[in-house]
Amino acid sequence: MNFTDSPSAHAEIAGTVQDHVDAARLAASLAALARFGGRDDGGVSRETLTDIDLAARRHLIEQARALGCEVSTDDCGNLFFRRPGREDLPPVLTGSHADTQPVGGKYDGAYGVLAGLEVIAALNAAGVETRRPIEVVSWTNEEGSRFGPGAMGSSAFVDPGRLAIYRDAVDPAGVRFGDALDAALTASADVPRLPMPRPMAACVELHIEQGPVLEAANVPLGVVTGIQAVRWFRVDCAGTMAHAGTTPMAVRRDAMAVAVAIAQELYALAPRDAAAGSNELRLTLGRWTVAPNSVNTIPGHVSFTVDMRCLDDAALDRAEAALRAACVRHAQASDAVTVERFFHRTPTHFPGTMLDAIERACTRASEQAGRAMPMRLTSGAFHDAMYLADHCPTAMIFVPSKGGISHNAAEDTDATELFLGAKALAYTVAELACR
Ligand code: HGY
Ligand code: MN
Ligand code: MN
Repeated sequence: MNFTDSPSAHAEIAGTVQDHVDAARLAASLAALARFGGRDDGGVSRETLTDIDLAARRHLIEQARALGCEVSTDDCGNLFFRRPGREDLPPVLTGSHADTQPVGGKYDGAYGVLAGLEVIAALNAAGVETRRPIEVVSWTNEEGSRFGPGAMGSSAFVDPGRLAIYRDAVDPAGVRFGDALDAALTASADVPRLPMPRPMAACVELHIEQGPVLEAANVPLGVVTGIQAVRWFRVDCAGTMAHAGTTPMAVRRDAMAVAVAIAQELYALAPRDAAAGSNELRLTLGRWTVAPNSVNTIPGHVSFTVDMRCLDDAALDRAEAALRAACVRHAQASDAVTVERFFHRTPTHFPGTMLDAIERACTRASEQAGRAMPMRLTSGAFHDAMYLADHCPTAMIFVPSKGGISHNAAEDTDATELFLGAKALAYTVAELACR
């Protein structure tokens, strides 16, 4: 296909690539990756840098090489699948992550990586050579469930100084992220390692919404305008182990009683803050550890995590201040209460030029399918795109989640909407790679 440098020519090329996206090929690649950590309940357990994740990474490398891509990695184990362009310019980047929650679904992250590879397949089928290279990335440890914080790979790519701290993160079994990462890098020793960061012309991430908005509006494609802020904390409450039967209530140093009191103050805050007319404050106390975790011993140590989100950062400032004040107040009844913040990301807003490019792509795909026009929305979940937004013009495309469910084995999206999302991605990436 001849290359001419006009927006209308770019649009024509993008339309051709969009029309070469293949639904069956995409569905087959999604099903193949879902087998790595596949569960009887239809979900996927593929936490970052586990043996299952390493096997899935190897599968993706083989899939990419079969499409003619050059494969590279970096010091954080991110995998890049590159389709060369006419000129060796900074590439257009797409992709997402392949790690999952402990009980995750088939599409969170995996869909963005595999739709990116489907775009490569569509470009090959269309015989299109783009001006710029295109790279599909699979970021390391987006979920942050095994090793905190989340989005380690993308944030380290953008600011490599973060990696030294990440390497000392430990999982609940005491495994260091750095040791698991070195094992992964050894397993992919055949893959050239490139520096972090590298210049990128633009970044487009396709993802399931993981919430109820698009489904409620019966709109198949979302143009994501931004991502709400997120903060993660670990609260540690120390008490004194003692006998459950012989120890009078008045003399106990019960670490669980202190932890529950702090948690109740936090839960009481969330509705009040929502009532204040601000964006909803979302609070999750997802991981609890209790020692010695015995039915008849007063807990000597209780730790729990706090995940707080809001589009309004000032609401998170208030919530963090309330958490810290509650920890100080309840420390009197314990031996000690400490709170550590280990993840902090302010709200992300994507640039209008990227939103317009994505809107054109979504509109063409939706018109062809006779579906409703795309709508703009913000993301409740965080994504690697929040860090890439610090590095290059970035934005996201969403498809609906059935029942708004995600981080759950029941996570699901209609196959025709997965197909539409991949078509919108193909158009966007191809058009940007012509510029
Ligand atoms: O937690 C998140 O928002 C992302 O899905 N890991
Ligand atoms: Mn995700
Ligand atoms: Mn997730």
